[in-house]
Amino acid sequence: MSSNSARSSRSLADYRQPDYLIPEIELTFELAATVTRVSALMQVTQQTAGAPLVLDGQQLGLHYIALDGVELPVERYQLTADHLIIADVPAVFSLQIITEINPADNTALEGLYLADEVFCTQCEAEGFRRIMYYPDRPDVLSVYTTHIIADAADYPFMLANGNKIATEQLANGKTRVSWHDPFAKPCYLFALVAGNFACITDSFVTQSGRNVALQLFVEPGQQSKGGFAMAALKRAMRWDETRYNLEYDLDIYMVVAVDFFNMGAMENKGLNVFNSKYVLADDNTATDKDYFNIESIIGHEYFHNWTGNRVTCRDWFQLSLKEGLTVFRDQEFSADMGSATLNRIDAVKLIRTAQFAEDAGPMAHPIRPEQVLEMNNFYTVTVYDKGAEVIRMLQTLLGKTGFNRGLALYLQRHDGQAVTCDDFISAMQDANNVDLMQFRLWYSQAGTPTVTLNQQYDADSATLKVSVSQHTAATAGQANKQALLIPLQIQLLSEDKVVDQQHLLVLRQSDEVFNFTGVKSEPVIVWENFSAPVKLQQDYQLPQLLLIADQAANGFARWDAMQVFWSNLIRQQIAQPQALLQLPEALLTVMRQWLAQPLADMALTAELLNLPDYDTLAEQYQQIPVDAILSSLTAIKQQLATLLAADWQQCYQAIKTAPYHYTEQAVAARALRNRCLSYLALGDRGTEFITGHYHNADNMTDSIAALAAAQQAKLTCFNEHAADFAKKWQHDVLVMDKYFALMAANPADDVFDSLTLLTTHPLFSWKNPNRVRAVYGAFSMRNPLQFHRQDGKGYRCLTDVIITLDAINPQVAARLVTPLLAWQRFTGERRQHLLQQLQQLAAKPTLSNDLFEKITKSLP
Ligand code: B3K
Ligand code: ZN
Repeated sequence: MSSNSARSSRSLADYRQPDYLIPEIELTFELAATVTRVSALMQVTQQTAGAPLVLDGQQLGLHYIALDGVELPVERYQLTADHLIIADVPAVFSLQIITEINPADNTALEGLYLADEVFCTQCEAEGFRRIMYYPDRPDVLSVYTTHIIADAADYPFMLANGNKIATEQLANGKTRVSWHDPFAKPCYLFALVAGNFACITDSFVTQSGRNVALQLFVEPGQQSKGGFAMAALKRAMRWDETRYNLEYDLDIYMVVAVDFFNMGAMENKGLNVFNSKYVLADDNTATDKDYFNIESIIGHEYFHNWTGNRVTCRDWFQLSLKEGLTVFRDQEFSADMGSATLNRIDAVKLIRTAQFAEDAGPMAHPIRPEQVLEMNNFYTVTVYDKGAEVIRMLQTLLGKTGFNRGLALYLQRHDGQAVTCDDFISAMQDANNVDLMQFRLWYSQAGTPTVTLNQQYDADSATLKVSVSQHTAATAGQANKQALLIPLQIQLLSEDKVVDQQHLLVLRQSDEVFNFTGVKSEPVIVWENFSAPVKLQQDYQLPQLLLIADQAANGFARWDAMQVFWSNLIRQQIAQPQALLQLPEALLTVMRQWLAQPLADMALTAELLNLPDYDTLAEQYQQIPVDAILSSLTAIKQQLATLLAADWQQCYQAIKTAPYHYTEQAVAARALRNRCLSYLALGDRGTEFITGHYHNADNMTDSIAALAAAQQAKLTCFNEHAADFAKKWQHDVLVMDKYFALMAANPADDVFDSLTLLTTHPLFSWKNPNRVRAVYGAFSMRNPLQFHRQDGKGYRCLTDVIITLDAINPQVAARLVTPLLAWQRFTGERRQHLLQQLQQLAAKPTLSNDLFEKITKSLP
């Protein structure tokens, strides 16, 4: 935590098997706010003769320790800030340890904490060591029995992993509830929750006919907001059976929603803990996006039961083994539940913004990192989302059937084990009889490859020659790059609109040539579905891009072509900032057509009409021209609003509204209507449209769309509607988070006053990660104009917040610091201001490992 605690990073290369295993553990928690007593009885077996037993433990008060029932005198063990070491132990023995911890004081929300009158644990990655002494590493698996003792009047629900085996009244008036989890698991999957909840129950019959009790715990009074999550859980359970033949394994599955949580959710065996933001929803308070996220995260945590829990990671460097794979699985689930095209578009947007940025910055790392100081810093978009892209490439290469065969072999071969990414690839390889040697490089090589594609057509011989080359630039700490195996899924599209079949080009070398024969006219090469996490460079002319956008069979490719189109256009505008760019007539024609007659997929239409955002454009530059990007975006949007005013209005009015429902069709219609609104807000009748939209909205998606459009168009009616919104929802903290985020994203100069004001709001608390992220996450990530102010005010504001937060919750502080790390991407005053802030942070005498690692990597 502080300067005097040793900062030692670990390396993948230094992995050693555990010296001791603990097949069984029995835990008793006597819950109390400031002194919770944890008593552990472990059965220990030696693996390495003569090795000392080294247990991890932090911020624990050691009370008692006994080996085979005999209390150990102090000279038999050694206590450090991070370990309990016993030098001399037998080959097989029992160890009893009693420790005391202070959950009320635990604002880091790691380990066992008490917040909002709920006791809750978060152990991944290394929080268990803040609960008791134990080998806190994922390759030590134990069968857990957990007893919880508390006053049932205060804590009517006392939950832990597995099945409930007993409830007893104790002589002192307290209640003891006991749980047993028959599946051996690493301690990061341990969970305990105690509090007063409303419990929603349901059940699920598995494909083999077993009955599973489903329980969802929410804050009392919020029951009506739990139905969607419960239904989503059942859909996820069925989907995993149908798609992968994977069935749930315990008799009970519990999900608890809490308001104080560091991330989205946690897949503890049989007892998921969720951020309430990803559980609670009803038609008045949730946006379409909220509903989507709930289903996807409920799915994600459920899917971990096999990919993560039944087969877990050998060490934390292998995190992508479970996270990349499980993100891939949740993406496939969402694609099947809704629009596959939209899902792909959203996943690719994330890669092209946050992941490309990470690869280009000081925290660049391969999906399997090789060195880590603070593991919590590596729950990244690279490990998760690039990791999922790597899994997706395997599916593209092996086909769905081959991929499924590989996954089945992996799970069957390693059930109950803690394994590596290499084990996963080996299973894919063995099940399909292919050589994936070169493919493994994706696990060790960081950086975003650039793939350049050139085509030469010969009409006489009807042949097409496609030359492809790849290059990966050096990344932080990794200078030399090798050629990767890159699957490029393409389609040839001709002017006469004859479309031929798909081709899969598998690139293995730096430069390769692919020949096509029988190509009757010169085609355009369409890259489909972002089949590899690369930057593709193709020398398109604007008309060719419009042809793809208008005619390609693949919806994703149509969107992608428009993205390239817009980017090229904006680049031209940026190159000559003084002159207002003339928008090509062909563009206006095709846009008019889409607005007059939206495609059957209205959500895709909305995306075709959507300009790339600031973050996507920024990633296309080494040195980010902040002002030019922002002013060009504004200028082009304004032009589109004016030139197509009648078309936006016509399309907007043609979409009939109906009472709110969360269905794919209705979501798509709202998306297109709200896209039109964002342009109408910039027109002469902006205020009129916004006001009408805001007042007629019967759902959160439309209300927020009206507010956001008014804000971006700088309409004065924004203040009035925002105030109305805040008043209406003042009792609902999750809706107020949306309000906080909206206010923090205000591009106006007075946003700094709003930020200060928001932190004095009765609902705001520095200790609640949701509140802090709503305000300062939105400010630093969704308000580029004010955050990147030339005078550095935005950077200073964030730095002050990070300093405050580091003392409260290092994980939240370290997440917020990310936008400050990229100083090398900026020029002039911005670069100086960023460096100054980083230096100021680095100079702090007490800095968490979380911040220390990121800041020192970033500083020159
Ligand atoms: N496995 C957790 C994330 C834990 C983050 C620890 N800092 C949620 C998930 O990915 O499913
Ligand atoms: Zn996960």
